[in-house]
Amino acid sequence: MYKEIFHSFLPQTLQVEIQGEILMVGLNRPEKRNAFNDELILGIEKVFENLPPSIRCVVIYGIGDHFSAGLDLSELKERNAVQGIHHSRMWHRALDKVQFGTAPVIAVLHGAVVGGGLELAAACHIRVSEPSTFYALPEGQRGIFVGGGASVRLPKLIGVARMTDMMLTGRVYKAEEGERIGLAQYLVESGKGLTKGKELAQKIAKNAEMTNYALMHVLPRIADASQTEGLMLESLMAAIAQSSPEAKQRLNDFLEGRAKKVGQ
Ligand code: 1HE
Repeated sequence: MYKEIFHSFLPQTLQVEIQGEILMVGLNRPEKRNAFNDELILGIEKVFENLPPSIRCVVIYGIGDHFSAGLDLSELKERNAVQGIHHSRMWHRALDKVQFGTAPVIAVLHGAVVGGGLELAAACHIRVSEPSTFYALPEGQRGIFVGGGASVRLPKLIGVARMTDMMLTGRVYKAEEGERIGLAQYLVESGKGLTKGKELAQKIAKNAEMTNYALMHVLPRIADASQTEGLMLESLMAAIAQSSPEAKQRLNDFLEGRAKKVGQ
């Protein structure tokens, strides 16, 4: 039923498929290299606002040769300053729903991961890359600034200095360098990104719900907090997590030899 509901309000430029506990979300505008017009970014917002409760993990990927070429530049040229703020805030709203939704999100990257495409990838919880992946922030060269959250999220992945360099000089990071500096956590063989993404999603789907919630919603708040507040938040979260019946069950399973050891 959710399938029909999803499809009734999503644009053609998003291909959405429920696979058990995993939702596959394909950016489907390959003729424009999956550039984000308003319809597409609003579609992303709708997907994450309406995730079916049965979905425990989301995998997002690009259809065609690229993940995304970023903002659709043809929609940008007519905007004044006020419209520009509203547009950027719309991206913030949509990408906050990706980061702070009800299920962790894995981005599977290949080809261009550029501008707003990199901003979407940075809002996801795990990034898997293929060798064709390249990362850039061409905003600097286009005479504009990032507007989809990159100035907040990217320095957390790669540091302020690297982001500044990317924008000042138009530096492009290739897949291997990107993984080394923290743009992606995984680099897999060509054509294996979706398989890896789904494999990780299956693992994530089996975690305790409270743990996934803490990682998505509490960890980033702790990272933004002062040390004193962060440590207090950590203690509160730890106490809540360990008191859940599911945690007790999992701890017993390990102590009685029913659970996997680390690395198994
Ligand atoms: C586009 C866009 C786009 C492609 N907006 N139409 N992003 C950029 O500055 C990246 C601009 N794109 C590129 O550098 C290249 O397209 C790629 C390296 C990604 C791919 O190259 P290629 O040779 O495979 O494709 P192409 O021939 O450049 O593009 C195919 C079509 O897609 C073409 O349209 P057509 O009608 O002539 O066929 C392109 O115009 C179109 N296209 N990228 C509009 N981005 C929240 S703020 C975020 C701010 C930003 O993201 S700024 C970064 C914008």
